[in-house]
Amino acid sequence: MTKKKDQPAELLDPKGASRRELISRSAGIATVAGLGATMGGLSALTPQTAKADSSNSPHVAPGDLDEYYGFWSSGQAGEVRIMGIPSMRELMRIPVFNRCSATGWGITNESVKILTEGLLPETKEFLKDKGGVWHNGDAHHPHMSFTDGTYDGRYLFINDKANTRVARIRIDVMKCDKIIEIPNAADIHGLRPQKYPRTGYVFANGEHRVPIPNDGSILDEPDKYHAIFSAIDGDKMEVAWQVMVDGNLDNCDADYQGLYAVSTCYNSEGGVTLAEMTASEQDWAVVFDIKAIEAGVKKGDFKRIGGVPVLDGRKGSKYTRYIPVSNSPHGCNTAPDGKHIVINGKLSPTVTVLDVRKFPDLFKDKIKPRDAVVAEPELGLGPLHTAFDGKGNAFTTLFLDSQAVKWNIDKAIRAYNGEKVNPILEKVDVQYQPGHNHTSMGETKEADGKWLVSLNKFSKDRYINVGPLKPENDQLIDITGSKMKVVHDGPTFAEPHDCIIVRGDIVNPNKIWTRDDPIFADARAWAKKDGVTLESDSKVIRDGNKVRVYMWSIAPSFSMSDFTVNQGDEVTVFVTNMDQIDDLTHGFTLANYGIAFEIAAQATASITFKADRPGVHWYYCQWFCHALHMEMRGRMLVKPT
Ligand code: CUK
Ligand code: CUA
Repeated sequence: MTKKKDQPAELLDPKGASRRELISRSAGIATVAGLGATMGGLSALTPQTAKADSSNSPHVAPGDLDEYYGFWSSGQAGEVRIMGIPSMRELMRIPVFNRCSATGWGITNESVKILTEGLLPETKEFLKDKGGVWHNGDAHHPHMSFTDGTYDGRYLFINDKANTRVARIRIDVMKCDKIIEIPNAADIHGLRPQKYPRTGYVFANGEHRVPIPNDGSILDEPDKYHAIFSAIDGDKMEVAWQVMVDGNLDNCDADYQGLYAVSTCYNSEGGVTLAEMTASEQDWAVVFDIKAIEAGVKKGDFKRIGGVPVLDGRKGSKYTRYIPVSNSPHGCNTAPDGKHIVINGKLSPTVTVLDVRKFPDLFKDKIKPRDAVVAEPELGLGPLHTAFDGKGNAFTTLFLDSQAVKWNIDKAIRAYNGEKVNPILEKVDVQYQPGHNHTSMGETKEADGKWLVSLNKFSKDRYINVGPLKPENDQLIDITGSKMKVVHDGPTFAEPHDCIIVRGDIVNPNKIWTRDDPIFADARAWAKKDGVTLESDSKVIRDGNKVRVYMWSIAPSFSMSDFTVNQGDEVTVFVTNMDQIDDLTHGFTLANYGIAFEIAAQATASITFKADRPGVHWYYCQWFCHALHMEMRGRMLVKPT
């Protein structure tokens, strides 16, 4: 091992952290590389990895693999991005609430079904003459499903604030498979999965207060507006129940016991203007008693609105407690110790630490709401979100100060109890104005304290000027040493609000599709009806003025070099990629018909359109797949009527 001058002291201790680091890091790499997780310690290390592992280095050499998967939201871009950590390389994009020209998301029959089947009837009606699908989304909070307090690699969930939706992504194929619109709520913001015993519920905050139902019968009477907290069944992707609360709901998190969820709330005033919303000195955190709510649903203590049970959780309800915190709190983060939940002050320079062990007494009214507060350290200006290292320390973003502050939870509690100790350990400048931050595995009981990512809203002068619209700046911070160290700047397009960093061995997507995947079920059903085998037949089936074209592909050709239809026919083209090779993706672009989609190895994808332009129309593969990729094409001949 070569010693580097800038290494943190404890990493230089040959008997201490460096050895542990070495082993755990190489084991992680081995798993990611598919070499198996059973490396026997130092003896299995090659000299090359030993050298690379001598510090918590962000450098991932060409050909080397990242240790962690990062899942980044993209705000108003509407998609999810997969990053490699620590390299901060963007590895893939998963279209969700947006349209994607490359993959055909929002164009293919399979994706349009996912984008439309979970919409409410009134939204379907509204979108009828607008193409049937929303074209935008505002994706903030990506979170993986949990089992027993840690990520389980099944699903990723994400909210759409713009059109009040929640989506699910299958980790095995890294594609969205369900999107539902949440009734009664207005604009889903905070989202967190249940951590224990499993997900289970996905908790989602309807941020804005609106009349329920919002049908125009109530307009300018803000005192009759309500915000809605939803529990979604993550397996079925259906709303299990909702709770009506006072004030606006912002962010939320769940405990490690499966008993409570907590949401931050701004606008306890119930105002509609900025002045009204920030008038009072205090807002609150709302605590939801999951077991009591479930019992209430069972007993029928709810109103069924928009098809789902809605319980009354306004002040005085047995289902909720309102803990006063200073004006306009924002982030809500449960610590990996399973005991503490940090409410981030935003307008106040403080964060408020709640102790979940006090919640049972809180609901029995044995203690006052503020008695659940065990610390309230003053950290700096604009605390928005907090992450954890699993060693008792917390990292909070200071939006106004443009800093990350590291503080110790135990010291904060002691200071709150009157002891003369400073909970703040260190501050580091970030560039600039951080919103969310996240640590490696930091929202699980397996928080490992290696990396912190600061998602900064402004990049300003950090990159060469790209015009008036600038990228955001995501910074990687090494937190293994006694000093935090910013080690990487990563520009991102609009606008990651939040991210998670997941150990590589937890995420195991397939390399190619399997032919029995449920996403091909509709195509298979059509093929069965038409007596066609998707994998081997090339056929045109005419069914009145409906035409179904079945073809498959193996690089570098489609199984059909041409097909003929009549002008005005409704044409469905099914393409099945029969290549079995890792990374051999084809595409189907039908020129001048606005049609393009991806067909990865062993996948089927389909498109339905009206053949209303007569003439010769070439279809071609737009995914560079072979030396003869340019030749991978065919003709659609449309006979004029
Ligand atoms: S929010 Cu954007 S910085 Cu939607 Cu989690 Cu705080
Ligand atoms: Cu197939 Cu390019």
